[in-house]
Amino acid sequence: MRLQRPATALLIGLAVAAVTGIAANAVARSTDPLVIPITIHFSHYDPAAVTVPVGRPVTFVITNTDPIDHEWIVGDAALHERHRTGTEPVHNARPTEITIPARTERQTTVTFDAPGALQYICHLPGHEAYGMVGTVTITPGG
Ligand SMILES: [Cu+2]
Repeated sequence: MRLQRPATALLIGLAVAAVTGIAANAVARSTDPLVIPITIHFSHYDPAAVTVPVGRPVTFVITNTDPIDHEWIVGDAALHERHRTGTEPVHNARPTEITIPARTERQTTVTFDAPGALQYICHLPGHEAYGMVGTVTITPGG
């Protein structure tokens, strides 16, 4: 597990605010999204485990450094089982199911509404078996 340190989150938040035009003085409020960067490199997620509080928006900034497309799909075991046999080629309609094309960055904001543990997995053929799996631990309170 890797806890996002507040100072780091604030710096990243300011950087995001700078590029998105959000007023910087709004970033520090606790109701604003936590920002968690995830890098994809050699078909692995870094970090492969993150911890977030329940009920607070979390913006995942996912950077794919690979020359091939990847996915970041977060959910419970039943959701992943559906995706293992699914046929959707590209994901963009749900904040919990993102396609990150080769050498691009995507952002998605998710609010987890119950404590527990979920996984994020790339369901492109062979990627999960290769190790493209991570865990989100959702802690109670905030
Ligand atoms: Cu992948």
